[in-house]
Amino acid sequence: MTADARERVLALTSWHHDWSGVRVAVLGLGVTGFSVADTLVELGARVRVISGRPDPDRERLLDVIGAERATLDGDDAQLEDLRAFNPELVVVSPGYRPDHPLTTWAADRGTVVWGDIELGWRLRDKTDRIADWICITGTNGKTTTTQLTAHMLVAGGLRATPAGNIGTPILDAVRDPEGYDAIVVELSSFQLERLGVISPYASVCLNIADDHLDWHGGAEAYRAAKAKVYAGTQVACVYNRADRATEQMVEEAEVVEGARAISFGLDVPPPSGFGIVEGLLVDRGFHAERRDNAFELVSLEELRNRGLGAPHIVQDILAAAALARARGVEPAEIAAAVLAFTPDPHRSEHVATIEGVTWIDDSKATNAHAANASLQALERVVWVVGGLLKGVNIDDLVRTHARRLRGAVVIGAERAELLAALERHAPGVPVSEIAHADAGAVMSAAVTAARRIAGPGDTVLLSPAAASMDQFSDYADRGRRFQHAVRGLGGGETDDESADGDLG
Ligand code: UMA
Repeated sequence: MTADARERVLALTSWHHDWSGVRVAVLGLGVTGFSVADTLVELGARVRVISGRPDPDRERLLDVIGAERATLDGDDAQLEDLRAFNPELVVVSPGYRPDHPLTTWAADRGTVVWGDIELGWRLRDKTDRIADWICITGTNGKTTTTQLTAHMLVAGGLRATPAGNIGTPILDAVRDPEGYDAIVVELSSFQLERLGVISPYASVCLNIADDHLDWHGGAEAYRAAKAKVYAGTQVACVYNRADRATEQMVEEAEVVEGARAISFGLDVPPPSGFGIVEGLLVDRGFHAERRDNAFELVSLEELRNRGLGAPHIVQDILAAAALARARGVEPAEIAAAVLAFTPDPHRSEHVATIEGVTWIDDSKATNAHAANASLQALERVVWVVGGLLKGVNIDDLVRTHARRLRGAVVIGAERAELLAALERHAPGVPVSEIAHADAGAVMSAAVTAARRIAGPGDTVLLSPAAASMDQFSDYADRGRRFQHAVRGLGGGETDDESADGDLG
């Protein structure tokens, strides 16, 4: 890789620059890899997608658009292919670990390595309407806050969309033919880790707790990745008053001159804060006379009536409101957007009440921090827990909630740690171990076991505190299978199943 070739790639900072003939290797053929390949082929680059997992549909599409491809088992074969292709630029899907042999090889020889977010930032000027980016990260609440913020911006009359880790790759938003006024970008720690310096209009890290430690190689690296969300912020760095680490990230961030720090929290807000006063969510951040005045947004009672009263949802609403107010949305428009909002399924979703037992699907809780939020809202719980723990110690979570447990049902590939933690911190609590590995069998066995333990007044809570990929295709699949098994019990009031897909 010559220094000239490297400089040429690094100078590509616009959709309208000359990308023709640049040799780009795209690593991974999931939603991200495909969007990257499709974009760069359109720009005239020579694109080769290297992936470890066959995906016949996307592979066919690559053939149609004219990208090269190699689906190869094992890192050695992929590395060989990458070497032979001799790329000038490598664009990596988020799931590749930072120390992956392919990216390490590329970086060592001086090849430019970007994630899709970096590429999206460079290409954001496709249309004359160049979107402001509002960037959202945090261990939990990212997706809800991203959706809420986008709703609020739309209610404020802006053309806005959510994108990023939420599931729509950033490049799909960037390539929209009409362009957007604002893109609300949900960023995972994986995406942030690979990101150079961008300049969001407003940004937030909602909270931080241990997660994905195996991928990042430790808690420090995970925190450092999350802190990058604030770099280069233009107008508002929003942080969580109850989570000092997020405030520290803002203090340490290099931002654009004049950018303000705006806090959110469930307490009475200081000036420059969003919070709660006498049952009302209020904005003291953007009022001209914020020493003595605040804008009223919406009442807690209204939120409770809409099923949005749980503390972690109220926090997400306050954070989203701060971001939307930073972009000029009026308080009344924010209230209208919130009251029309419905959270996604599998987030503390009520499934059924059968013979006095309440069944809740919180499959979205893929880490201990999220499971903590749903456990603490309940008193007597039969806890369905387990999956991939991602290198995070589970002891604290089990210790904190041991007194609530009527029983536990342990699923997933990494059961030993959980079983040991339950024995240490919840001795005497009945525990059922589900040794099945097949997705179809796991949930019906888990639900049968939970039913045996639970009595009237108890809640069976699926809140795994773990990722799902050891046994399910994703958290939604895990949640759907749980709901399906619960509905199979019959004999009670169950909620509507219409949103469910085919379980196969
Ligand atoms: N692959 C390899 N080797 C690896 C890793 C991946 O060969 O070491 C290949 C696979 O064979 C597959 C492809 O890469 O072909 C998949 O790439 P990917 O895992 O990066 O997944 P995408 O489909 O591109 O989806 C990614 C995000 N996935 C991850 O970060 C793991 C999606 O977030 C995101 O919605 C999407 O980009 C659009 O931005 C999902 C997620 O689980 C929902 N995120 C984590 C979370 O929220 O906790 C971070």
